[in-house]
Amino acid sequence: MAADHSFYVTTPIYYVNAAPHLGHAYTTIAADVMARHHRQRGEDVFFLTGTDEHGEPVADAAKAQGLEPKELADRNAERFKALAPRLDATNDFFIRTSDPEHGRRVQEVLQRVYDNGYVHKGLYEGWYCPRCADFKVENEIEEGNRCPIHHIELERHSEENYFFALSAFQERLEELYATHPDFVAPKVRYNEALSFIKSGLQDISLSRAQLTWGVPVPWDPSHVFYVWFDALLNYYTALGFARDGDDLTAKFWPATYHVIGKDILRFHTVFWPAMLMAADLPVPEHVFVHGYLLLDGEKMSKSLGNVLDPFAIIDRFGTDALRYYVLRDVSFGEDGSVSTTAFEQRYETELANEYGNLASRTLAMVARYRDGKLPQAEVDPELAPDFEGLADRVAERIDKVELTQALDDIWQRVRRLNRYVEERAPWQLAKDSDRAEDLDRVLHTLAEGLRVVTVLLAPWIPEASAKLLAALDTPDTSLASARLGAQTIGAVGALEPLFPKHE
Ligand code: ME8
Repeated sequence: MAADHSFYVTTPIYYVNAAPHLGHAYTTIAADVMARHHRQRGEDVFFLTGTDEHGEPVADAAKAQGLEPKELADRNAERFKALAPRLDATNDFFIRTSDPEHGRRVQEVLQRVYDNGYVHKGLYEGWYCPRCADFKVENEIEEGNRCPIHHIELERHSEENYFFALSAFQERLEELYATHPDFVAPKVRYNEALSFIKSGLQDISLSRAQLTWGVPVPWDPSHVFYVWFDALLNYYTALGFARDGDDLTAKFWPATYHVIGKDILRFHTVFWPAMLMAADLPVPEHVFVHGYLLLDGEKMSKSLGNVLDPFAIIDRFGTDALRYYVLRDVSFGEDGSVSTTAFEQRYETELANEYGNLASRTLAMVARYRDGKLPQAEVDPELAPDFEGLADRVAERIDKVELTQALDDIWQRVRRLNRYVEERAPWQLAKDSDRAEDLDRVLHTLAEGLRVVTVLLAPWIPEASAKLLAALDTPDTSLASARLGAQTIGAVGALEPLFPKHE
C-alpha cells in the first residue's frame, strides 16, 4: 500500500501526433484541482502528466512529414509540456514515453509478466485503426468498415505476435469489481467496465512485429511492445525516475486516482489492472472516468470567435477563468456542451460580479469606513451556520471527484455573502455613528467569509485566490484555515479587479 497521507493522481499521457486542445486541457485542469486540494489537506501529493510517443500514429505522422519519429515526438511533446504551466497545472513530473528510463522499466515489468507465464505467441488478425493504434472488434466497426472514433477506413492486419493472457484474469477482475465497488467511478462507467469483463475476456495482442518505434520486447527484440502497454505503464515507471536518486514507488504506488476520458475506459479499467496483477503489482485505488466536452451548437461570439479555444480564453480572460468555466458548466463525469456564449455569461455574472465585485466592495468598504483596518468582532450569527461544515463537505466531495458539486457548494456561499451585503447594507450603517459596532461586525463577517470561500476556491482559481489572500494578508491556504475565525485579518491592502469586465 502507498504510505498514508499520500495522494497520487494522473492524467492520461497525450498522443504527440496532434496539437493540445481543450479536451486535454480539461483532464489536466481536473487532476490539478484534485492535486491542489489534497495539498491543502497537508497530504503528500504526486501529480503526473506527460506524453505518449510510441506506436503507429506517431511513426506514420513522422513519415508523412519526412521526419524521424523521435524528431516529431520531441517537437510535439514540447507543446504539451508548455500546456501544463499555461493552465497553472502543478504537475510534479512530466513523463515522456521516449525517456530511456521509462523503456527500461517497461521491459522489467513485462519481462516479469512473461516469466509468470502470462505471455504466449499467436496469430493476430483483425481490423486495425492506425490512428487509435488499436484493433477493432466486430461490433464496434462503423458502416463502411470505419473506425467509430476517427471515421477513417480500417486496415486488415495479420501478424504473428505475443499475446497477453487477459482471459486468465477473468475471475480476479470480477472479484476486484465485487470487492471494490468504487474502483471505477462514476457508477455508469463501473457498470460498463464490469459488463465488458462479464461478456468474456479474450487474450490481447501485446507486441508488434512490423514496427520499430517502440520499446523492444526483451525476450524477442524483433518485436516492440504494443503502444498501449508501454503507455499504461507510465503511471508506474515515472515514480522510479522522476526524482534523481529517490525512488518514489514505495511512497506513492498504487495510484490513488487515474483520471481519464471515457474513450480509454477499457484500457484503464480492464487491461491495466490485469497487467498489474500479472506482474504481481498492486492495482490502482480508483479510476475516474469523465465525459466529453462537446463543442457543437456554437453561436458566434464577438470576442472569441466560434471555437472555444483554451489559449484564446487564457490570453483574454486568464487561466482561472478557463479552469473555473470547464468545471462549472459541465458536471464533471458527464458529457456536456461548452460554448463561448456560456463562457462569457459565467465570466460576467459569476466571476466578475458575484465574486470579483464582492471582493472589491468588501475591501473598499474596509478602506473607506475603517481606514483599511479590519475591526475585530464576532462573526454574525446570522451567517455562521451557512458556513458550518463547509470545508469538510468540500473535502468529501473531492474524495469522490465531484468537482462540479464541490465548486457549487462553495459558490452557494459566495452568493450568500452577496445577499448578506444587500441585507445588512453597510453603507447605511456607516451613516449612523450609533451603529458602529454593527458595522464592525458586518465588515468583519464579510471579510472573513470572503477569506474562507477564497481558500476553498484556491484549487479552481489559484491566481485570483492568491491575489485576494495577499490583500487580506492571510496567505494560508490550508484546508484547516477554511473556517470562519481560523485566521485573523488585520490591515487590508489594495486589490486590482480580480476578473475585469470585457467589452
Ligand atoms: O488516448 N472531452 O491520448 P489522447 C473531454 N495516448 N476530454 C477529452 C476530449 C474531449 N472532447 N478529447 C480528449 C490517448 N480528451 C492515449 C492515452 S494513457 C496511458 C494513453 C482527453 O491524446 C481525455 O482525457 O487521445 C481523453 O481520455 C484524452 O484526452 C485522450 O488523449
